[in-house]
Amino acid sequence: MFVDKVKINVKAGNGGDGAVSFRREKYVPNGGPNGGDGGKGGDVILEVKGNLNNLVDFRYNQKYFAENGHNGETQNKTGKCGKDLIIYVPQGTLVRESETNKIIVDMFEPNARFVLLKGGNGGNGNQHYATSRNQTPRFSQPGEKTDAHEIILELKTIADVGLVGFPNVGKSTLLSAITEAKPKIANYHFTTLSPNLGVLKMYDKSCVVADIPGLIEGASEGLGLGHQFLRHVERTRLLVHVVDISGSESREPKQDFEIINNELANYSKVLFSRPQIIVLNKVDLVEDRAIIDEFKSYLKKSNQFRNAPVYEISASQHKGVDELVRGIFNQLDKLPVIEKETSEIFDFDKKVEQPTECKRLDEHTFLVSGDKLNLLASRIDIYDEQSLAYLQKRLREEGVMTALRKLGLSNGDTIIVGEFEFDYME
Ligand SMILES: Nc1nc2c(ncn2[C@@H]2O[C@H](COP(=O)(O)OP(=O)(O)OP(=O)(O)O)[C@@H](O)[C@H]2O)c(=O)[nH]1
Ligand SMILES: [Mg+2]
Repeated sequence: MFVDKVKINVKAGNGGDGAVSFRREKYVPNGGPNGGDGGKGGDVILEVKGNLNNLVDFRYNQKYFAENGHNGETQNKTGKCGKDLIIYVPQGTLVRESETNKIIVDMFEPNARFVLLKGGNGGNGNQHYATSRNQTPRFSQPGEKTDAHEIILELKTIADVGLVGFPNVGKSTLLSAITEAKPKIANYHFTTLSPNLGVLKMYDKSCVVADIPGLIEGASEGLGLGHQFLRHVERTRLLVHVVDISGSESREPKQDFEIINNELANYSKVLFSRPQIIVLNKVDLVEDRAIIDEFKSYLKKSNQFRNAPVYEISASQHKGVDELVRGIFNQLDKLPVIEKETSEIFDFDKKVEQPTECKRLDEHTFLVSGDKLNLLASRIDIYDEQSLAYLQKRLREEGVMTALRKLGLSNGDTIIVGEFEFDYME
């Protein structure tokens, strides 16, 4: 099965929690805190793997969660970091955020590697919180939690040359004649069910050729196999348009040629305006040379293809193929290289930072909001008195307590920060 678009879930590892522990040594009655820090969570990394040209594996496994960091341990031992998770993708995979469809990255280069999500930081162990007034801090910092995200992987093959043409005209035969690829060849339509790649070589030059199957009338609207495959022609520099000039299926070569061009144009103007080399295949079956000449003069009359190079070949008998290969490299030399899709730098967590704000909700309830304090609150253990005291200390330092008192805060009132609430004690 050929799959070139999938949705998957990704998540970096959470940071491990910091530990709470105290030294226990002989003759030292109350050892100081020695709770180690939590380990960092694993990153989610995308990497291009050379021999892939299909996203089918992602159909069976859609969850890609990196390992969480381990919790800190006693004796100041930092928890182990979570393992990074590497997701291997084919070259030319475009990665988008599912909700906004924004491009995150184009995995364009042969060995591209991209850190998609960073693992959460580990929390501090209680060793960090000893102060002159509190030698035995019984709290630590929880590790940073990470969010899961949905992304879309879309394969847009990168090839220099796209082989297009009606079914059964001999595209795969040509691919196997000029490259090392061994596609299936048979005398019926839709023999090839997914794009095939081959590397074409001449002296020290080489380029990638993609056989794009399944184009028929209506392909750009989803008929045949064509629609989904047209995206694989988008990133080619040159089209080699194969025509069965023998009319071996009693089809009219001109009509075939026009149908395919129409489909390209309907899909995108850019695709239609891409330079074409026209290959008249199966000349070995042509008995009347006038058919070839007539097709050539038809091209001469067309605005777009007047100057297009035309080659007469027999792919199965390997005739005229070497000239065609030279012609392909000749054209490629004149054409610009394929560009990577550009995008602004994508940040999953990018949002406008909410400033700290204090509000009186009712007579005895006060709300403190803002990103900085929400983050602080999320990393506090609410059930631990000391951890709570630490939060209150930070609230004082941020000027929040002064602001709340101005609003009328008094002993026993409730303060809500982030997801939890606590009572204020003077
Ligand atoms: N006589 C002759 N037959 C050819 C030539 N090239 C291809 N064929 C035959 O044409 C038939 C179709 O060839 P394929 O290469 O499978 O055609 P295709 O364009 O890849 O077809 P689809 O994959 O169905 O789109 C096969 O039976 C080939 O042997 C040629 O130059 N001369
Ligand atoms: Mg084929």
